Amino acid sequence: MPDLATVIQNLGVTAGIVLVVYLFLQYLREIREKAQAMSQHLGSASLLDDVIIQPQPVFDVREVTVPLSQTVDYGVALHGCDKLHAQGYRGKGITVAVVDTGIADHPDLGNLNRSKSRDFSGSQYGSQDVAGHGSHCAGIVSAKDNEQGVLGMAPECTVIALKALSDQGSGLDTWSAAAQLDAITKKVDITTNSYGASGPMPATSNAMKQYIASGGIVIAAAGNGGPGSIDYPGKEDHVISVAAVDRNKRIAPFSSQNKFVDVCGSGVQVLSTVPGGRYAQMSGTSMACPSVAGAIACAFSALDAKGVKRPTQAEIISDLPNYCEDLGRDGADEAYGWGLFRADLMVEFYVKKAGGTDPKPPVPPVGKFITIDQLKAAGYTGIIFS
Ligand SMILES: [Ca+2]
Ligand SMILES: [Ca+2]
Repeated sequence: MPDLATVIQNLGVTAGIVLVVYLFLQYLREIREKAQAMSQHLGSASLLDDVIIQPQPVFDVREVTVPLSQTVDYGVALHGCDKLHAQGYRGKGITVAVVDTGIADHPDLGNLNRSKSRDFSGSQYGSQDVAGHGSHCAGIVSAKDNEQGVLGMAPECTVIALKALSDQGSGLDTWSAAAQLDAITKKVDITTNSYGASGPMPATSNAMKQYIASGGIVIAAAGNGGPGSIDYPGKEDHVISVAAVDRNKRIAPFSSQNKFVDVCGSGVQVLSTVPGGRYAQMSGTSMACPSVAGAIACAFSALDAKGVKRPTQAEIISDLPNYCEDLGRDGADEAYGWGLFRADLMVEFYVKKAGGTDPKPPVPPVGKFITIDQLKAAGYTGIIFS
């Protein structure tokens, strides 16, 4: 077969240019077709139109040797979860999906449901985490109360890994979109999303809307670009966008500040789980986001136990001024949003809204002969005279 240069020489310059353009267009068409085939199962038009997403960067990463006893990091009390834990509300019955780099097996992440977890990045490790970002977020949500390591905001909730960021750390808009759609079929209650892009993420935005319409709650990191910076999906009105504060409730210098910030959460030097059964301290709105997601899981379990209807995403957003701890300037501001998210105040607010100042105590069964066991079985926890 003659080479391209000989063919062009024989055909003349004009015909040669036409041939080269034709071959180039053919080449583009082939790439496009391959990309379409690859992305078809993810529901996107074409990989060529896809948006690259990145985990929100973390700062100040330090591996930490934890004492043999359990460390309760400052975020648990900051969000009022300690009060709910003391009342026995610890996230039971709530499922949180960590849309991130996967989740590693870890002795402190005993509530991870591996069979429901899924990888969208094509990783050779499946939903396991080798990057560390996702495991750290998972521990903030759900690290077990087991006298070792750390304590999550909702230590009895279930977490699943929906891996939309690759082992190298980056992902695609269609992968995080597929994760939200998967969350619908798996009846996930809350997705925590510590990643973003500087421009719109159309597939994820659309999928998040569908997930929210199905009853899901979407929490996203506000971003780490400091004052004036804006990140997607945090910018979207339907998303709860979380800024980062330190243990003294001061805004972190890296935390994105803009009118789309809704709330803030613990996000500076947060201690949590990383692969290899280890622990590390990290800073970023990546950490503040699962802090709030876990705190909401904890509050939801309390509302379930009290028989109070859980709020929808839209209700949470519109009611934030009622149960956030206002910080910084009076009222909503670009650094803190409505303020620090408080799980205990959220429960109090929705219990009151449901028409009771407190749930009614269980009524003891009535009968001629009532045994103590019958009273206990009925949930009666008052003083029992035997
Ligand atoms: Ca623990
Ligand atoms: Ca404020």
